Formats: sequence, C-alpha cells, structure tokens
Amino acid sequence: MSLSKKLVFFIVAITLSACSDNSDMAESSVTKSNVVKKGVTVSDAYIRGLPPGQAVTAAFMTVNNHQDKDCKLVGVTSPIASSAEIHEHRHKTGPDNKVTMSMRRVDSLVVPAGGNVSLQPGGYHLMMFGLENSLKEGEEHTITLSFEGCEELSIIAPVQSVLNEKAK
Ligand SMILES: [Cu+2]
Repeated sequence: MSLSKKLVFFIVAITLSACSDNSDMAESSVTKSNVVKKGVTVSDAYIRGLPPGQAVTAAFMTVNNHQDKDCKLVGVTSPIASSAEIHEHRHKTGPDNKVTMSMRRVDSLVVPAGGNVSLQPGGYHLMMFGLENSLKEGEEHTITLSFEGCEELSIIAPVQSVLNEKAK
C-alpha cells in the first residue's frame, strides 16, 4: 500500500469515528435540552378524581406559550363533561376577619408571550360539569383548549385522585 493510500484510510477512519461521536452528542442534546417547542404546550396536567357520585370536578395544568404573542384562553371542552369553564379561586376576608374561599368563572385567561400560566389548586383551574361517570385514577381523558389568536390545543390528561393530590 502506498503512503498516500494509507493516509486516505487513516483520514477515513478518523472521520468515521468523529462522525459517530458527533451523532451521539447530537442525540443526547436533543433529548435533554435542545428540544425546540413551538406554539402552546401543556405540562403537568391532571383531572381531579373524586369519590363516586360527583358530577363536577376540576382540572389543573401549566399552559406554556412558546410564541412571541400572547394567547388568550377562551374556551374549554372535554368529552367527559357536558360543559367546562375557566375558574379563579379567591380567598376573601370577611368583616369578621374570617377567610372564606370562593371561586368565580372568568371569561378568559391570558398566557403571556414566552411565559406560562399555572392552573393549580387554590388558583386558576378548569371546572368540568355534568360528568356522566365517576373518574378513576389511571384513566386518561381529552381536554381541548381554545385560544383567541392562537391554535386550538387538545391534550390528554390523567385522572389523579384527590387523595393523592400534592399539597401546594
Ligand atoms: Cu371552580
């Protein structure tokens, strides 16, 4: 084998090993931190599972807006509920200094550009009415969020029993 041919083999071998190293690195960075998220995504979603006989429950999640424009959540639907609303929990201090919790329906909820909104116990939540079946832990159900100015998003949320709900 001539010297130049040996050199070519040497270079090819180095290039191949360099390539496989690169692809390993590319793969791990994609799975770990390099995932480009687009539009609106939802994380940590769950539907509160209640004892049988309850026709109303709540759902919680974090809505993330990866866009450079605000997204206004204006509607919620789910096949398990005859209707659903966006609610806000409020702690009110009465004249006797007693704190009472109340909730009210809000028409919309803005998810700021590049930011997120948490729907969690004691704060914003989705209220689901007219449940036909009791929800059991381990089930998963679809929830569809509609936005003004942003694309509609359907997610699948697991049922988590209220008994296993993390205190926040
Ligand atoms: Cu509510």
